[in-house]
Amino acid sequence: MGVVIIDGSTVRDFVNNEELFKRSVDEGFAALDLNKDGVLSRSELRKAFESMRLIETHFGIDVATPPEELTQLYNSIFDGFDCDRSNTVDLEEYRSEMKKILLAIADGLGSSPIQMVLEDGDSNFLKQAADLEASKFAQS
Ligand SMILES: [Ca+2]
Repeated sequence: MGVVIIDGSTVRDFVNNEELFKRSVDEGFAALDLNKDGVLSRSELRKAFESMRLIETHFGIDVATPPEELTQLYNSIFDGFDCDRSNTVDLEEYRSEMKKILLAIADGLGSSPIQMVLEDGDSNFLKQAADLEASKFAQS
């Protein structure tokens, strides 16, 4: 377990690093596509969001949220991804919506850093953003 400190510019640098961002998003997509049919279903995407704690904060989910509200919320998140209303999310849709979400999180963070506690083996976007930041310090 470790603690990383990130702010808006950490997240923005990560999203703007095209190669790293694309690789990270593509890996995430592949991991979420449990039945390997090349697209994400509602339940696959929901599982993803249940495992991303900061995105839960971003969308206002907490432990006291009743299940029916949660389902509504996850449906609206899914609809945000599913631009062409095919009832599945393909890689292109996933990439562009993740970018929007992360930039919105970056705006929300602004210049006030937050601390994130990471479990061993955690590898979410924000951890990767923090690693990118750390590697810059290491180089200079
Ligand atoms: Ca799938």
